Amino acid sequence: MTEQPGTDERAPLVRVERDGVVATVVIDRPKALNALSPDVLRAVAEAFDALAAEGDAVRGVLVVGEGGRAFVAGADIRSLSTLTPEEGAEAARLGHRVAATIEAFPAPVIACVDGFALGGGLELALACDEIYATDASWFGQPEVRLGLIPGFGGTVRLPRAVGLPLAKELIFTGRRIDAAEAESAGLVTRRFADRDALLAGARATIAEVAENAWTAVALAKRVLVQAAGTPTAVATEAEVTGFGDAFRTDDMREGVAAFLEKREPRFTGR
Ligand code: DAK
Repeated sequence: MTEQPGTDERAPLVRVERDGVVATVVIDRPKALNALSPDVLRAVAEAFDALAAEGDAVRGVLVVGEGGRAFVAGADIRSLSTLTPEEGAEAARLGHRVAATIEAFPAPVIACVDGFALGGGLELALACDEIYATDASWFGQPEVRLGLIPGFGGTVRLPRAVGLPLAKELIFTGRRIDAAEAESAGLVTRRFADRDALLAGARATIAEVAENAWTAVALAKRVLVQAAGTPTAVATEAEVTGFGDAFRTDDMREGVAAFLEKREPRFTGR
Protein backbone atom coordinates (compact mmCIF):
# COMPACT_ATOMS: atom_id res chain seq x y z
CA MET A 1 0.00 0.00 0.00
CA THR A 2 2.80 2.45 -0.88
CA GLU A 3 3.33 4.65 -3.91
CA GLN A 4 6.09 3.84 -6.35
CA PRO A 5 9.29 5.73 -5.56
CA GLY A 6 9.38 9.17 -7.06
CA THR A 7 5.64 9.53 -7.54
CA ASP A 8 4.51 10.47 -4.08
CA GLU A 9 5.01 10.17 -0.36
CA ARG A 10 5.75 6.57 0.68
CA ALA A 11 3.34 6.43 3.59
CA PRO A 12 0.42 3.97 3.58
CA LEU A 13 -2.23 5.32 1.26
CA VAL A 14 -5.26 3.59 2.66
CA ARG A 15 -5.93 2.42 6.20
CA VAL A 16 -8.79 0.50 7.73
CA GLU A 17 -10.24 1.33 11.13
CA ARG A 18 -12.63 -0.92 13.03
CA ASP A 19 -15.36 -0.02 15.50
CA GLY A 20 -17.28 -3.21 16.27
CA VAL A 21 -19.13 -4.30 13.16
CA VAL A 22 -18.41 -1.02 11.35
CA ALA A 23 -15.24 -0.71 9.26
CA THR A 24 -13.92 2.59 7.97
CA VAL A 25 -11.73 2.71 4.87
CA VAL A 26 -9.70 5.91 5.05
CA ILE A 27 -8.06 7.26 1.89
CA ASP A 28 -5.01 8.87 3.40
CA ARG A 29 -3.25 11.08 0.91
CA PRO A 30 -4.32 14.53 2.07
CA LYS A 31 -1.43 16.45 0.46
CA ALA A 32 -2.87 15.52 -2.96
CA LEU A 33 -6.46 15.87 -1.73
CA ASN A 34 -6.64 12.05 -1.69
CA ALA A 35 -6.32 11.83 -5.48
CA LEU A 36 -6.62 8.28 -6.82
CA SER A 37 -3.31 7.05 -8.16
CA PRO A 38 -3.14 3.42 -9.33
CA ASP A 39 -1.56 2.51 -5.98
CA VAL A 40 -4.43 4.12 -4.07
CA LEU A 41 -6.96 2.26 -6.23
CA ARG A 42 -5.18 -1.05 -5.63
CA ALA A 43 -5.04 -0.34 -1.88
CA VAL A 44 -8.79 0.38 -1.79
CA ALA A 45 -9.52 -2.92 -3.56
CA GLU A 46 -7.21 -4.80 -1.17
CA ALA A 47 -8.93 -3.22 1.84
CA PHE A 48 -12.36 -4.34 0.62
CA ASP A 49 -11.11 -7.83 -0.26
CA ALA A 50 -9.72 -8.22 3.27
CA LEU A 51 -12.95 -6.98 4.85
CA ALA A 52 -15.07 -9.27 2.65
CA ALA A 53 -13.04 -12.23 3.92
CA GLU A 54 -14.39 -11.47 7.42
CA GLY A 55 -17.94 -12.36 6.37
CA ASP A 56 -20.69 -11.17 8.70
CA ALA A 57 -18.21 -9.72 11.21
CA VAL A 58 -18.39 -6.55 9.08
CA ARG A 59 -21.92 -5.22 8.72
CA GLY A 60 -21.11 -2.00 6.92
CA VAL A 61 -18.24 0.11 5.64
CA LEU A 62 -17.71 3.86 5.63
CA VAL A 63 -15.35 5.32 3.04
CA VAL A 64 -13.78 8.63 4.05
CA GLY A 65 -11.03 10.94 2.87
CA GLU A 66 -8.32 12.13 5.26
CA GLY A 67 -7.52 15.77 5.88
CA GLY A 68 -10.85 17.58 6.06
CA ARG A 69 -10.65 19.24 2.62
CA ALA A 70 -11.54 16.47 0.23
CA PHE A 71 -13.19 13.08 0.01
CA VAL A 72 -11.21 12.51 -3.21
CA ALA A 73 -10.31 15.27 -5.71
CA GLY A 74 -10.30 12.89 -8.67
CA ALA A 75 -7.96 10.56 -10.43
CA ASP A 76 -4.35 11.51 -9.87
CA ILE A 77 -3.76 13.95 -12.71
CA ARG A 78 0.01 13.50 -12.46
CA SER A 79 -0.27 9.71 -12.96
CA LEU A 80 -2.71 10.17 -15.84
CA SER A 81 -0.45 12.61 -17.66
CA THR A 82 2.08 9.98 -18.73
CA LEU A 83 -0.23 7.14 -19.79
CA THR A 84 -0.28 5.64 -23.27
CA PRO A 85 -3.74 4.78 -24.70
CA GLU A 86 -3.18 1.14 -23.71
CA GLU A 87 -2.14 2.14 -20.19
CA GLY A 88 -5.16 4.44 -20.01
CA ALA A 89 -7.46 1.55 -20.83
CA GLU A 90 -5.65 -0.58 -18.22
CA ALA A 91 -6.13 2.19 -15.63
CA ALA A 92 -9.82 2.30 -16.50
CA ARG A 93 -10.01 -1.46 -15.95
CA LEU A 94 -8.42 -1.04 -12.51
CA GLY A 95 -10.94 1.67 -11.64
CA HIS A 96 -13.82 -0.55 -12.72
CA ARG A 97 -12.40 -3.44 -10.70
CA VAL A 98 -12.46 -1.25 -7.58
CA ALA A 99 -16.06 -0.25 -8.25
CA ALA A 100 -17.03 -3.89 -8.86
CA THR A 101 -15.32 -4.92 -5.60
CA ILE A 102 -17.35 -2.34 -3.67
CA GLU A 103 -20.57 -3.31 -5.41
CA ALA A 104 -19.89 -7.00 -4.67
CA PHE A 105 -19.16 -6.28 -1.01
CA PRO A 106 -21.88 -8.10 0.94
CA ALA A 107 -22.87 -5.23 3.23
CA PRO A 108 -23.74 -1.57 2.77
CA VAL A 109 -20.95 0.84 1.92
CA ILE A 110 -21.52 4.52 2.63
CA ALA A 111 -19.33 7.19 1.03
CA CYS A 112 -18.89 9.86 3.72
CA VAL A 113 -18.04 13.00 1.77
CA ASP A 114 -16.57 16.00 3.58
CA GLY A 115 -15.16 18.38 0.97
CA PHE A 116 -14.44 17.79 -2.71
CA ALA A 117 -15.73 14.67 -4.47
CA LEU A 118 -14.64 15.36 -8.04
CA GLY A 119 -14.05 13.23 -11.10
CA GLY A 120 -12.86 9.81 -10.01
CA GLY A 121 -13.75 10.84 -6.44
CA LEU A 122 -17.41 11.25 -7.33
CA GLU A 123 -17.22 8.01 -9.29
CA LEU A 124 -15.79 6.21 -6.26
CA ALA A 125 -18.63 7.62 -4.15
CA LEU A 126 -21.17 6.52 -6.78
CA ALA A 127 -19.84 2.96 -6.58
CA CYS A 128 -20.80 2.96 -2.90
CA ASP A 129 -24.38 2.20 -1.90
CA GLU A 130 -25.13 5.66 -0.58
CA ILE A 131 -23.50 9.06 -0.29
CA TYR A 132 -23.72 11.02 2.96
CA ALA A 133 -22.16 14.48 2.93
CA THR A 134 -21.37 17.51 5.04
CA ASP A 135 -22.63 20.95 4.05
CA ALA A 136 -19.03 21.78 3.08
CA SER A 137 -19.00 19.28 0.21
CA TRP A 138 -18.78 19.76 -3.54
CA PHE A 139 -19.53 17.31 -6.33
CA GLY A 140 -18.61 17.35 -10.01
CA GLN A 141 -17.25 15.54 -13.05
CA PRO A 142 -14.67 18.02 -14.36
CA GLU A 143 -12.94 15.58 -16.73
CA VAL A 144 -13.86 17.47 -19.91
CA ARG A 145 -11.89 20.43 -18.58
CA LEU A 146 -8.84 18.16 -18.85
CA GLY A 147 -9.77 16.75 -22.25
CA LEU A 148 -10.94 13.52 -20.63
CA ILE A 149 -14.26 11.88 -20.01
CA PRO A 150 -15.29 10.05 -16.84
CA GLY A 151 -13.39 6.76 -16.89
CA PHE A 152 -14.43 5.13 -13.68
CA GLY A 153 -18.17 4.62 -14.22
CA GLY A 154 -19.39 8.22 -14.16
CA THR A 155 -21.25 8.02 -17.46
CA VAL A 156 -23.05 4.93 -16.15
CA ARG A 157 -23.75 5.58 -12.47
CA LEU A 158 -24.27 9.36 -12.40
CA PRO A 159 -27.30 9.19 -14.76
CA ARG A 160 -28.77 6.45 -12.58
CA ALA A 161 -28.33 8.62 -9.49
CA VAL A 162 -29.52 12.01 -10.76
CA GLY A 163 -31.24 11.28 -14.09
CA LEU A 164 -29.82 11.61 -17.58
CA PRO A 165 -30.39 15.36 -18.18
CA LEU A 166 -28.60 16.56 -15.03
CA ALA A 167 -25.83 13.98 -15.52
CA LYS A 168 -25.28 15.31 -19.04
CA GLU A 169 -25.22 18.88 -17.79
CA LEU A 170 -22.67 18.06 -15.08
CA ILE A 171 -20.45 16.02 -17.41
CA PHE A 172 -20.66 18.49 -20.33
CA THR A 173 -20.02 21.60 -18.21
CA GLY A 174 -17.72 20.12 -15.59
CA ARG A 175 -19.37 22.43 -13.07
CA ARG A 176 -19.56 21.63 -9.38
CA ILE A 177 -22.71 21.43 -7.29
CA ASP A 178 -22.83 21.90 -3.53
CA ALA A 179 -24.18 19.43 -0.99
CA ALA A 180 -27.63 21.02 -0.87
CA GLU A 181 -28.07 20.78 -4.65
CA ALA A 182 -26.64 17.26 -4.61
CA GLU A 183 -29.15 16.29 -1.96
CA SER A 184 -32.10 17.71 -3.86
CA ALA A 185 -30.86 15.94 -7.03
CA GLY A 186 -30.93 12.61 -5.16
CA LEU A 187 -27.17 12.14 -5.30
CA VAL A 188 -26.70 12.65 -1.56
CA THR A 189 -28.98 10.62 0.70
CA ARG A 190 -28.33 12.58 3.89
CA ARG A 191 -26.63 15.89 4.67
CA PHE A 192 -24.92 16.87 7.94
CA ALA A 193 -23.55 20.04 9.52
CA ASP A 194 -20.06 18.67 10.07
CA ARG A 195 -17.78 15.64 9.86
CA ASP A 196 -18.53 14.31 13.35
CA ALA A 197 -22.26 14.39 12.71
CA LEU A 198 -21.71 12.77 9.31
CA LEU A 199 -19.73 9.85 10.75
CA ALA A 200 -22.16 9.40 13.64
CA GLY A 201 -25.08 9.38 11.22
CA ALA A 202 -23.42 6.81 8.96
CA ARG A 203 -22.55 4.58 11.93
CA ALA A 204 -26.14 4.81 13.16
CA THR A 205 -27.38 3.65 9.76
CA ILE A 206 -25.03 0.65 9.79
CA ALA A 207 -26.16 -0.19 13.33
CA GLU A 208 -29.77 -0.13 12.13
CA VAL A 209 -28.93 -2.37 9.17
CA ALA A 210 -26.97 -4.74 11.46
CA GLU A 211 -30.18 -5.57 13.34
CA ASN A 212 -31.45 -7.29 10.21
CA ALA A 213 -30.46 -10.62 8.67
CA TRP A 214 -26.99 -10.21 7.14
CA THR A 215 -27.86 -12.81 4.51
CA ALA A 216 -30.98 -10.91 3.44
CA VAL A 217 -29.19 -7.54 3.30
CA ALA A 218 -26.43 -9.11 1.20
CA LEU A 219 -28.96 -10.70 -1.15
CA ALA A 220 -30.90 -7.44 -1.46
CA LYS A 221 -27.70 -5.57 -2.33
CA ARG A 222 -26.74 -8.21 -4.90
CA VAL A 223 -30.12 -7.96 -6.61
CA LEU A 224 -30.18 -4.14 -6.50
CA VAL A 225 -26.71 -3.95 -8.07
CA GLN A 226 -27.60 -6.54 -10.72
CA ALA A 227 -30.88 -4.82 -11.53
CA ALA A 228 -29.51 -1.28 -11.83
CA GLY A 229 -29.78 -0.12 -15.41
CA THR A 230 -30.82 -3.47 -16.85
CA PRO A 231 -34.10 -4.02 -18.71
CA THR A 232 -37.07 -4.79 -16.45
CA ALA A 233 -37.29 -8.43 -17.54
CA VAL A 234 -33.61 -9.02 -16.72
CA ALA A 235 -33.85 -7.11 -13.44
CA THR A 236 -36.93 -8.97 -12.26
CA GLU A 237 -35.25 -12.29 -13.10
CA ALA A 238 -32.30 -11.25 -10.87
CA GLU A 239 -34.83 -10.54 -8.13
CA VAL A 240 -36.50 -13.93 -8.67
CA THR A 241 -33.13 -15.68 -8.24
CA GLY A 242 -32.23 -13.63 -5.16
CA PHE A 243 -35.64 -14.17 -3.59
CA GLY A 244 -35.25 -17.91 -4.15
CA ASP A 245 -31.76 -17.80 -2.62
CA ALA A 246 -33.19 -16.28 0.57
CA PHE A 247 -35.00 -19.59 1.12
CA ARG A 248 -31.60 -21.30 1.38
CA THR A 249 -30.73 -19.34 4.52
CA ASP A 250 -31.28 -20.11 8.21
CA ASP A 251 -31.91 -16.41 8.70
CA MET A 252 -35.02 -16.52 6.54
CA ARG A 253 -36.45 -19.50 8.48
CA GLU A 254 -35.62 -17.73 11.74
CA GLY A 255 -37.09 -14.39 10.67
CA VAL A 256 -40.35 -15.90 9.54
CA ALA A 257 -40.58 -18.22 12.56
CA ALA A 258 -39.91 -15.32 14.94
CA PHE A 259 -42.69 -13.29 13.36
CA LEU A 260 -45.16 -16.14 13.61
CA GLU A 261 -44.10 -16.87 17.21
CA LYS A 262 -44.37 -13.15 18.09
CA ARG A 263 -40.76 -12.85 19.28
CA GLU A 264 -37.58 -11.04 18.21
CA PRO A 265 -35.50 -12.92 15.60
CA ARG A 266 -32.05 -14.29 16.46
CA PHE A 267 -30.17 -14.03 13.17
CA THR A 268 -26.93 -15.97 12.74
CA GLY A 269 -25.75 -14.67 9.37
CA ARG A 270 -26.19 -18.05 7.70
N1 DAK B 1 -4.54 14.88 -8.88
C1 DAK B 1 -3.33 15.16 -8.37
N2 DAK B 1 -3.12 16.14 -7.49
C2 DAK B 1 -4.16 16.88 -7.10
C3 DAK B 1 -5.47 16.64 -7.60
C4 DAK B 1 -5.65 15.60 -8.54
N3 DAK B 1 -6.84 15.27 -9.04
N4 DAK B 1 -6.30 17.56 -7.05
C5 DAK B 1 -5.54 18.31 -6.23
N5 DAK B 1 -4.27 17.89 -6.27
C6 DAK B 1 -3.14 18.44 -5.54
C7 DAK B 1 -2.73 19.79 -6.11
O1 DAK B 1 -1.89 19.60 -7.22
C8 DAK B 1 -2.03 20.42 -4.93
O2 DAK B 1 -0.75 19.85 -4.81
P1 DAK B 1 0.55 20.77 -4.51
O3 DAK B 1 0.56 21.81 -5.59
O4 DAK B 1 0.26 21.35 -3.14
O5 DAK B 1 1.70 19.82 -4.53
C9 DAK B 1 -2.84 19.90 -3.73
O6 DAK B 1 -3.54 18.75 -4.20
C10 DAK B 1 -3.88 20.89 -3.24
O7 DAK B 1 -4.67 21.30 -4.34
P2 DAK B 1 -4.92 22.83 -4.70
O8 DAK B 1 -3.76 23.66 -4.29
O9 DAK B 1 -5.34 22.89 -6.13
O10 DAK B 1 -6.13 23.17 -3.73
P3 DAK B 1 -7.31 24.21 -3.96
O11 DAK B 1 -8.06 24.27 -2.68
O12 DAK B 1 -6.80 25.47 -4.55
O13 DAK B 1 -8.27 23.54 -5.06
C11 DAK B 1 -9.49 21.75 -6.07
C12 DAK B 1 -8.91 22.37 -4.76
C13 DAK B 1 -10.07 20.37 -5.73
C14 DAK B 1 -10.59 22.63 -6.63
C15 DAK B 1 -8.33 21.65 -7.11
O14 DAK B 1 -7.25 20.97 -6.50
C16 DAK B 1 -8.73 20.91 -8.35
O15 DAK B 1 -9.40 21.44 -9.23
N6 DAK B 1 -8.24 19.66 -8.43
C17 DAK B 1 -8.43 18.86 -9.62
C18 DAK B 1 -9.84 18.38 -9.65
C19 DAK B 1 -10.09 17.58 -10.89
O16 DAK B 1 -9.98 18.08 -12.04
N7 DAK B 1 -10.41 16.36 -10.68
C20 DAK B 1 -10.72 15.50 -11.78
C21 DAK B 1 -9.45 14.83 -12.22
S1 DAK B 1 -9.75 13.91 -13.66
C22 DAK B 1 -9.87 6.77 -14.74
C23 DAK B 1 -10.52 6.97 -13.58
C24 DAK B 1 -11.00 8.17 -13.30
C25 DAK B 1 -10.80 9.19 -14.15
C26 DAK B 1 -10.13 9.00 -15.28
C27 DAK B 1 -9.67 7.81 -15.60
N8 DAK B 1 -9.37 5.53 -15.04
C28 DAK B 1 -9.51 4.53 -14.03
C29 DAK B 1 -8.69 5.39 -16.26
C30 DAK B 1 -11.23 10.45 -13.75
C31 DAK B 1 -10.52 11.50 -14.07
C32 DAK B 1 -10.45 12.53 -13.10
O17 DAK B 1 -10.83 12.37 -11.97
